[in-house]
Amino acid sequence: MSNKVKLAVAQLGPNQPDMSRAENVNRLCDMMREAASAGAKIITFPELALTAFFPRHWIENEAELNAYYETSMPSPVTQQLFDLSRDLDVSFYLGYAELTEDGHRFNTSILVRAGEIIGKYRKIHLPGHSEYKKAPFQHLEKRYFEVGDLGLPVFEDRDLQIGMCLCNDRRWPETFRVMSLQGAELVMLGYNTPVHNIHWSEPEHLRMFHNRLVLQAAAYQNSLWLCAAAKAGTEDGSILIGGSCIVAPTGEIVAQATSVDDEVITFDADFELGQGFRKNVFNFAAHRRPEFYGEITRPVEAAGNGNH
Ligand code: CDT
Repeated sequence: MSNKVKLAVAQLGPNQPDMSRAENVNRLCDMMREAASAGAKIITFPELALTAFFPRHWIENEAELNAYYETSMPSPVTQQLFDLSRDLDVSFYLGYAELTEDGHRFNTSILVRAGEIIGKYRKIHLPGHSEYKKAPFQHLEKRYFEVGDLGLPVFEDRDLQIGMCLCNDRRWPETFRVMSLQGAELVMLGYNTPVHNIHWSEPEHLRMFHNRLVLQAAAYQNSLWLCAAAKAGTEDGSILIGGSCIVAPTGEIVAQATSVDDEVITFDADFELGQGFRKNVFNFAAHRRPEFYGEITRPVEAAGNGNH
């Protein structure tokens, strides 16, 4: 028995600061068309996919900062993506900066089916810092976003249980375990990972190694499919790693981007594959020992503002 759904990941090359949202949305639409013609039913776009990764800049002017956020979704400029999703019958994950009516700012992703938002996630593990840093560029996610307030929910689409997360969330095993405990079979992830870590002299080759390490471990340890979509290439002077991929519940990378440009990758994912693992080595009901895991949920005492 198999239960196949074709998955797509749409890597974005750089969104330069002078590129309009309309231009970027057109690129997303082109990739959705390409994915649909390959037979894909679910596509993952990157984190903050509509603009450049603005947390790399210190922005004091509120109007200038607000211009990076969406105050409605769909917005007039993203409506065509929603319409296309309905016309092509392709569900999509999209990352963007959200400014709520009452003034809260989140790094958000949505899951859209047939033109309707069926799921929303707000990033929990915000990296970077909140004050100006003397460095080649900033990483001000802790300044420009609040910690997400929606938890790590799982949504249903095409009879699949689907979770979402954003970039730095992937480095935390709890992210995936909380979703897999709710039955997640697929997790969609968008990311912007700079090659250069401004917080310490992390060897640059480790950025891609750790990207794959955490994705492969998370997929295997939680018996789920993982779609990871990067923003890639040199954006606004900062180099982003790329490396978009689709990972099977075996922990194997089954499709991988080969460029740092706009690129669609697809894989015909068999959702029965996770079952073998879920019924045996990772049969949670039979083998987990949560009575020994209390430390994991003990509240953090001093939050501090440590480096990422
Ligand atoms: N966007 C995002 O979460 N990026 C982080 C890098 C932060 S380096 C200060 C990541 O985990 O890739």
